[in-house]
Amino acid sequence: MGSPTLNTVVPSLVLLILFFVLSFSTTVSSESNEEADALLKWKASLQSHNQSLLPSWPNATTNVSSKISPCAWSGISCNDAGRVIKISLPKIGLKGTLHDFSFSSFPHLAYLDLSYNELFGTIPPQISNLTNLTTLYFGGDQFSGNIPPEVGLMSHLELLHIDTNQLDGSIPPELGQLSSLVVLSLFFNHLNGSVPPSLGNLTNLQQLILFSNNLSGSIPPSLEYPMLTTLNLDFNHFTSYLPHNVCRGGALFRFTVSENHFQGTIPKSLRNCTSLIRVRLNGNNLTGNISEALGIYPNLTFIDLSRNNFYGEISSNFGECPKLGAINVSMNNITGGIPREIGNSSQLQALDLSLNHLVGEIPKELGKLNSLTKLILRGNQLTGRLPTEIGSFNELEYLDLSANRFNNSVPESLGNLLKLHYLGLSNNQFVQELPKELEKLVQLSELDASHNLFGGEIPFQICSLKSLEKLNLSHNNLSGSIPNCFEGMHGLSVIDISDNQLQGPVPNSTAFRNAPVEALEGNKELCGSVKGMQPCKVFSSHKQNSGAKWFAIVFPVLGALFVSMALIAIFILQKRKSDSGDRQSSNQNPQGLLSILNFEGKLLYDEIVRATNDFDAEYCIGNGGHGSVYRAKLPSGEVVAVKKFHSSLPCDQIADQKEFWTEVEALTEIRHRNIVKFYGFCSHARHSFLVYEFLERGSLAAILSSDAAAQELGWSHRMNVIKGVADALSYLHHDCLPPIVHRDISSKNLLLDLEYEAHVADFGIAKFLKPDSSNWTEFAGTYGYVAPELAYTMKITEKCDVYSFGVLVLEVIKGKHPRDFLSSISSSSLNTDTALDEMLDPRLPAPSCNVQEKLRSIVEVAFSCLNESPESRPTMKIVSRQLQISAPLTKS
Ligand SMILES: *[C@@H]1O[C@H](CO)[C@@H](O)[C@H](O)[C@H]1NC(C)=O
Ligand SMILES: *[C@@H]1O[C@H](CO)[C@@H](O)[C@H](O)[C@H]1NC(C)=O
Ligand SMILES: *[C@@H]1O[C@H](CO)[C@@H](O)[C@H](O)[C@H]1NC(C)=O
Ligand SMILES: *[C@@H]1O[C@H](CO)[C@@H](O)[C@H](O)[C@H]1NC(C)=O
Ligand SMILES: *[C@@H]1O[C@H](CO)[C@@H](O)[C@H](O)[C@H]1NC(C)=O
Ligand SMILES: *[C@@H]1O[C@H](CO)[C@@H](O)[C@H](O)[C@H]1NC(C)=O
Ligand SMILES: *[C@@H]1O[C@H](CO)[C@@H](O)[C@H](O)[C@H]1NC(C)=O
Ligand SMILES: *[C@@H]1O[C@H](CO)[C@@H](O)[C@H](O)[C@H]1NC(C)=O
Ligand SMILES: CC(=O)N[C@H]1CO[C@H](CO)[C@@H](O)[C@@H]1O
Repeated sequence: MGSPTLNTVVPSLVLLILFFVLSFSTTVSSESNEEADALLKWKASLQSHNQSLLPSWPNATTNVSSKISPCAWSGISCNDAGRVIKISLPKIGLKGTLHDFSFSSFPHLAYLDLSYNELFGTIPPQISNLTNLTTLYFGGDQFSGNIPPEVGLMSHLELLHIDTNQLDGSIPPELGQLSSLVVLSLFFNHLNGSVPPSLGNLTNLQQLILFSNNLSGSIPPSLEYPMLTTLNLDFNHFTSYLPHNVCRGGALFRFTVSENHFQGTIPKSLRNCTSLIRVRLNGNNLTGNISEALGIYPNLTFIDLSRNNFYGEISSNFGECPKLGAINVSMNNITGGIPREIGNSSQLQALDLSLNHLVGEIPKELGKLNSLTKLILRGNQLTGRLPTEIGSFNELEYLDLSANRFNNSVPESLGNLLKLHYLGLSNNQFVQELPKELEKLVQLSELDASHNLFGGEIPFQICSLKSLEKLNLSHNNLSGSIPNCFEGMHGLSVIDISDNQLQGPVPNSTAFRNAPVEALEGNKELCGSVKGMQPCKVFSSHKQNSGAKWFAIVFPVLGALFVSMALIAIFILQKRKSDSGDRQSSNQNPQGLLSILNFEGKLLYDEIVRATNDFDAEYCIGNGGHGSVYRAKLPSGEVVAVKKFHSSLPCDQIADQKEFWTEVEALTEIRHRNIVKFYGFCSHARHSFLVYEFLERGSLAAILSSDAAAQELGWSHRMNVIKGVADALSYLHHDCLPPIVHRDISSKNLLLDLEYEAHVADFGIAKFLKPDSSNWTEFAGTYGYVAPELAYTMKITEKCDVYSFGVLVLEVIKGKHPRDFLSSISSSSLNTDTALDEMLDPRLPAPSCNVQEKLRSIVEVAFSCLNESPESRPTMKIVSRQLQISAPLTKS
């Protein structure tokens, strides 16, 4: 065993001949045979069903006496001498330990990847017998126990990944001997103790990734690596000062040490560290003057300094960081005004300055930030009138101005923030009426205007806020009666109108009926049928409003979006290994859902976290009210889209778990070229997300909103898109059993691939959400596509999709949502002759006669889909056939 072969002493010609003989006769050297034996012995030690995971490896029953080379087995690579140099078996579901792995049989092994399997037990100290190993991937398994100090003997090691396991104990000081180490990745374990000073000897280290452990104590001052690009110490218990010269090499990209107890000031070397891309210092005990500590960073995309004790003024340098997408300095001791220069950060999407001591007015230059989605200024001492320019934040989704000293009236331009979900105005000194223009905020789900000096009546326009769920108007000077139209606001679930001068009948709607007494008291003279009220003398005819109406809108609008995302995908990934019977927990406790997802999704979860560098903004490709979408390249090379929810999956909002799982499984069966494929779903205490096929060209909505992209999407592409959607819907309605109603067909939910082929995304399974759950308005993204009958019936049929399809077709042809047109067709009869010219997207060249004829018949079909009466709309099967007959589409 292990003795030198004769080959080393014979002349090279003989060697060459021998080589050929060896190759063709499959007689192999005894070392190679030892390797084969070692591999088979280990395979035999794995759990029995694993035998099929390594099909090209001979089975235990096979006689493996003398003549077998492992070089052709799956996952094994050899050098020219037939010795194993690489074992690569990531994420194939291997279950077992390494205790029967004979490490000493592989002296040539340079690369060992067993990551993302289900290997457990300790990492044997004999691993150090792999003396030639340079790369070790053990991440995403279930190894426990300590990191063996013997790892420090593997002197060629360059990449050491043992993240995402169950390791405990401390980091062995012996790792400091790994002088070639470039990456040390130990995140997501239970390691404790402090970082050994010897790690300062790793002079080649580029990435030190230790986040999410229980590490404590101080960071050795010696951690000043000349090549360091990434230092990630987030989520530990460090108490020391930050390493002083951390940017010594000038190549530091990521410096993230959040959620520890670091004290002292920001290291001086960061001021000149122009390479920085991402900085997270939040949740520590850091202090110092923030404006002096930071410099100008050309590549910085994200900085979070929140929840520390920083003081001083906000640096105007932020305005000179051209790529900055997010600034968070909330909960510090920051003074002075908001520098107008911040308006120059044209990429800025999130600005959180809340809970500091800022004074002065909002500089009107901030209006230049037209990518801003989130602006939080709560809890400062800002004063004055809100600048009209605030209306130019046309991407804004979240605006919190509460607890300041703003006065004057609220500018009408606030009505331009069409994407707003949250508007917080409370605890200021705003006067006069609430602007009627707010009626345009159809996405708004929460409006808090309490504790101000708003006067006049509650404008009836408020009832146009179709997504509104929470409304707080308390502690103002509002007078007159409450508009009766509140009775049509079926989504509104929480209301507070206390301490005003209101009088007259309280509307009979869910929100008012469920409101606690305190939410209505302190007014002049309210009356009505809701509890605690005097009955109204004059108004007594509520009776004709029978119950059926009230829930009318709630359900359909339910933001199919969200659920869809939540539900669908869940199992696909797991399906591959579904034979293991891990499903038993799904029918048990109410937590079953989450735990099963936690467990089964672990693999995917870890990969995604790794592929997106813990959801680094760098990988973000889109944002919405409910979540953000990331592009993730998995270890397999596959690129997927990951939709991460802002909050974890609201488990208790799924009405019937058993049905839910059944439905999810059914959805995994869907296979259609025009339907987006779902790969998996994960729910974790920290993140919930859904994983699906990545489609290069993004959503149809995005394409149509860009002139350049819209021009590329020529007439034949557009006709093909329409046909694809029709086919997908026909498949869902008529070829699936039970039929599936999508419920949320819109241009946002249509994704295009490189070939401009349409893929329907985001299935609605809203029926599995409890109608009274609190999350739905946040996801109501379909305004403008919803069939009219949904205003008066809860009955969802496939004809709702047919209507939305009709809207979509006109949108594709017109290049924008046919909003105006739709409001006119309900009154006049449809006449395609007059309509077609006005229907065409002006950005495209006029179609040829031939194409024009096809478009005309497509528009005709669309009109039939838009029929007021659901019964009169054609089925998607008919639509799909009509499109085929009347407009045979040649692919060009
Ligand atoms: C080993 O057995 C499994 C079934 O247990 C089979 O799928 C596989 O093909 C066998 N491999 C060889 C090399 O015989
Ligand atoms: C170890 O790897 C190096 C290349 O990385 C190679 O030159 C050397 O021969 C290997 N040693 C053994 C014993 O395989
Ligand atoms: C680290 O290097 C120092 C010299 O810089 C040496 O004294 C010390 O022994 C080394 N520590 C380890 C654990 O190798
Ligand atoms: C930063 O750079 C400037 C100019 O290059 C230099 O004067 C200053 O000393 C540097 N500061 C630190 C802390 O390195
Ligand atoms: C910023 O990023 C670009 C592109 O990656 C790179 O070429 C440049 O050197 C970086 N700038 C600094 C100061 O690191
Ligand atoms: C934070 O630092 C201050 C001194 O700067 C100290 O008094 C305080 O105890 C520290 N808090 C924590 C939680 O470490
Ligand atoms: C905030 O900063 C001021 C000086 O700017 C200081 O006097 C005050 O003590 C600080 N407050 C806290 C809580 O650190
Ligand atoms: C209020 O509405 C509820 C639900 O629609 C209905 O049951 C009740 O009768 C109504 N009350 C009055 C007084 O109309
Ligand atoms: C053959 C060989 O090198 N065996 C070593 C394997 O590793 C253990 C633990 O480090 C050593 O004790 C053996 O000598």
